[in-house]
Amino acid sequence: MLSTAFTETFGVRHPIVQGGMQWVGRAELVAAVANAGALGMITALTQPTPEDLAGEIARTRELTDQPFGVNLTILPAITPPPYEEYRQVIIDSGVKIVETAGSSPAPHLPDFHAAGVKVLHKCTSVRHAVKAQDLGVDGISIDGFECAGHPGEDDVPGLVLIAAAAEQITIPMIASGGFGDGRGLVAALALGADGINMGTRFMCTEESPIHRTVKEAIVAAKETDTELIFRPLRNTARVASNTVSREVVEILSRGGQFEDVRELVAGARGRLVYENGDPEAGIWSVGTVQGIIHDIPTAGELVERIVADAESLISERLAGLLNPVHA
Ligand code: FMN
Repeated sequence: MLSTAFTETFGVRHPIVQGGMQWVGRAELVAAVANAGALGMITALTQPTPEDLAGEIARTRELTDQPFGVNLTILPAITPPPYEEYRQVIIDSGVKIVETAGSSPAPHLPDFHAAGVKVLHKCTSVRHAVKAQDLGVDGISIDGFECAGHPGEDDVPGLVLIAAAAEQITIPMIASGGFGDGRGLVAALALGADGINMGTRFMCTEESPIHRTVKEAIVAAKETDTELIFRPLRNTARVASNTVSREVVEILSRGGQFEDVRELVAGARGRLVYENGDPEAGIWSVGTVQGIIHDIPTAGELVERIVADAESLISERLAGLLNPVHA
């Protein structure tokens, strides 16, 4: 067992989190992760209404009696989703852990804390991590440049970002972006984190509710097979490299505006990738870690393997460096 400040504070068996994933973070995957002793997150905004979120939480409870959380991604929008209603559903449902991401958790913290909900805030820079810590969140998840989805605009990979954050963060801290195996977990712990968050790796498990062809595409892809879209708009997202994402990069690099790519990046097209299994149907998030993903295990097998590999790396390979056996 690897016991850390994260496992102690958040009451989960293993220091492993399955971060929020639009279209992917549903009951089947979250329950499988929870049953494996790690922390799964239902993605609130995948559910079209707050009532649907209540239903998804109930569905997850039917599949597991272990703790799980909900991801609330707060993004600026012309017509924002009813965040307060989603928040209230989380509170009323009795879920005790929330992952906030996208922007400041400040408007939501008082209500969550009053209801005894622990808040793990995910961000992509040390300054935002420190700000969230000062606001009183219960844990920080820090996402390096390797990650799927939004890596921010600073382009600092995990090796430096996690160590730099560890110098200032005193609450439990989870390292995110580029993690997929026991080696990564040990590296994160060595850098000062209390565990790892994974998106892409959990997306490529048996219980992940997306078409198998997409999982096979992740297994086949290399670490170089991602694109950074929306860079000129300062809203960078790391997505799978395909004809659609390459066209988006091209249009924007020629000075195009969001309107010029709106149809190409439509969420409905991305959803079709997962439903129909056509990796070329639209934009879909994936991280550089795909280059070291070689199989599609169950979430349970994956968590067990990561923990076992991390333990033997620490007790055998690393400990062996301190006590070399010379022939
Ligand atoms: N993070 C969020 O906070 N909200 C989201 O809606 C969200 N959607 C994602 C969808 C997919 C398909 C993936 C792969 C990631 C998504 N993420 C989202 C980011 C993950 O929670 C996590 O931070 C990231 O995947 C970590 O990097 P990794 O993929 O290298 O493990």
